[in-house]
Amino acid sequence: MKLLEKFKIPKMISSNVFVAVACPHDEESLTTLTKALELNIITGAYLCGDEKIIKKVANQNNINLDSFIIMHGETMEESANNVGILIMDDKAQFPMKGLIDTSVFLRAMLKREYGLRTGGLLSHLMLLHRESDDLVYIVTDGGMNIAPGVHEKAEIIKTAVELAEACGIDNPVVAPLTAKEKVYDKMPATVDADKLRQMNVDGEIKGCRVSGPLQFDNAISVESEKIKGVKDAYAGKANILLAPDIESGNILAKTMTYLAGFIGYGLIMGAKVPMVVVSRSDGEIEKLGSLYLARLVYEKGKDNA
Ligand code: COD
Repeated sequence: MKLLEKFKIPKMISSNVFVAVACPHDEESLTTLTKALELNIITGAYLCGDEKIIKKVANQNNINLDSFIIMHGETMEESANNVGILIMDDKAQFPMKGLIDTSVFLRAMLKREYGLRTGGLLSHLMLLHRESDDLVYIVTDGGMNIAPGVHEKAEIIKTAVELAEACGIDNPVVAPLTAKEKVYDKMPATVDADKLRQMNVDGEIKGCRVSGPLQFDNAISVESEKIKGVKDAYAGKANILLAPDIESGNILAKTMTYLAGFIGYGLIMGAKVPMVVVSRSDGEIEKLGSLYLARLVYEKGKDNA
């Protein structure tokens, strides 16, 4: 897999890395975990879900479950809670979402007793990679924060910078996406983008260069920026695309994967450990790459501790 060659885990610090998966009720989740074991991305997995369904899917697809531990849950909620308990008890190192509604999974992960929350804002990030020209973008947040305000957006940027750094992208350019290059009070995203840029200038948002307000074309295309005469030092150079809200982030990432040849890898970060949060319709490549990315971020976190 190309992603493994591109972002190498610098140092495998942890000897025991178990993932706890909520509702691995589909073939792709089970084959992904089998491959992840073979590739040493994980050392084990807890399958938290309906035991009958898991065994049936495995039988139908000739998947050997001997290396996994099944933890039966009657409902999606119970299965997600079992994931939280395994993390709380330090039996599993990071959670993964299987065939379960994102909100149900996240609601369980947010329960204080499981200790995943550390006081900061959790946010969803998609790392998008196109193998044909090796282009990489981080799109955030199309999966967790529904309508973030400016301070939440600042937190989301900080988390995206952490992911960029974990992938070896230092001092990334952040583009808070809008529908206009100028501040326009009827478009709150332009007002927020300008505030975020100023917060970066003032040193409140560190480790990156915040541009904006910028439209998508001017954020990623130097040609477009030249034609339009946009006066923004970082126009056309974005690494991180900050969406104004969950819908635009979700639509942007899915457009890139379905229409522009990108492969998307999804994580929730900002908690004690990264969480693998991929779409239910994602295949093995996306799920395996997301697990790999979680391991990379997990090891970086250990490295910095
Ligand atoms: N980071 C840290 N704490 C949070 C966050 C966050 N991003 N969101 C909520 N919390 C805390 C709150 O402070 C509160 O203490 C507790 O969690 C509950 O928060 P509520 O009341 O907002 O909880 P919910 O259950 O109504 O909403 C939380 C969700 C994450 C479930 C909700 O925001 C949601 O459904 N997000 C969208 C998920 C989704 O469907 N994505 C689809 C695309 S894949």
